[in-house]
Amino acid sequence: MRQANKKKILYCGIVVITLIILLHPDMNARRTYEYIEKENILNNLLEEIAENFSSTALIDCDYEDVIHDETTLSISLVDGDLIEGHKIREGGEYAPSDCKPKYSTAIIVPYRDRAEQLRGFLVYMHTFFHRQHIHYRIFVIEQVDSRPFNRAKLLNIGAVAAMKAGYPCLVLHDVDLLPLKPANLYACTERPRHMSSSINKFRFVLPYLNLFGGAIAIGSRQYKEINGMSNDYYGWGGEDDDLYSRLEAHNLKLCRFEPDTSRYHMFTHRPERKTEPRHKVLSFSKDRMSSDGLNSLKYTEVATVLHPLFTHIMVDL
Ligand code: NGS
Repeated sequence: MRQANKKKILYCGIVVITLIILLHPDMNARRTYEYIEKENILNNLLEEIAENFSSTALIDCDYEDVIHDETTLSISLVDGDLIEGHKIREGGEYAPSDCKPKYSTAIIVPYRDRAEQLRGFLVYMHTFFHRQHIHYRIFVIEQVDSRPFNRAKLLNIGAVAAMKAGYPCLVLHDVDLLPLKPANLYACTERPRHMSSSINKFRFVLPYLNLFGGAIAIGSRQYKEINGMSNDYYGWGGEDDDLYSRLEAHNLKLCRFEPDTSRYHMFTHRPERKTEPRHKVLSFSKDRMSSDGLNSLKYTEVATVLHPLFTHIMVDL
């Protein structure tokens, strides 16, 4: 009897220890992918500022400190207020005043029907950016019609608006994702970058190597070169895989930062209904890319409003 109890305890102990090891985030972070080492990040960035932006600051901003910032931000910031004295211009644009930024980034967020999440996202992101010394502006592109959500088409519309405003770097960003590490600099790398490679939802493991969704950074010139994203993906899924195949066809290899820097928190929400036609559309990805994208983008702009924290573009697709 005693012997049997001992066996039970031993067995439970082994199970518990195995679970702790398997579920520990650091364990998963070690199952990794190729990435740009920290000390090489600055050399890999595209140093370019928006065409019509100028700074009166006398010294250049320093990004060494940003890259080596060890802080992890708390997601409870979504419930808080903005830092006092953080002078965001109407339309959600900001640039540091005490140094000359080297990077101008447009953050483009496709959106519908998640007001609470958007509020939290905006407060969080502006607080996050305050530590990065970049020039940026947040564009929220809202689909106002009732057709299924078309994430990629909304991103194309945002990219056109951002390029018109002279931004050389586009960050295409889901509203349910929050970057946890201020070291994850929101500037473009020479190669398109998958930024959200370490998400809590996937226990900080990259689900597959070619994943290019969530939050990505791509130079405006490269986005034009690949004709943007496809306009044909209505409903959930596939449009990011399609984007990946466009990069592949243009010999543009993606890059990433290390898993720890690339940590994101994803808000939980009801899973979206997956649409079946996505597989079919995806199978013709390479045939369509030259005729489906920025060069075939058609929509009606219903209104554009400059809010204190973002530029709100409402569109009927
Ligand atoms: C793939 C989808 C992608 C999606 C990825 C991760 O299966 O669009 O899962 O999704 N591809 C297809 O459906 C063809 S996630 O779990 O992050 O919502 O991005």
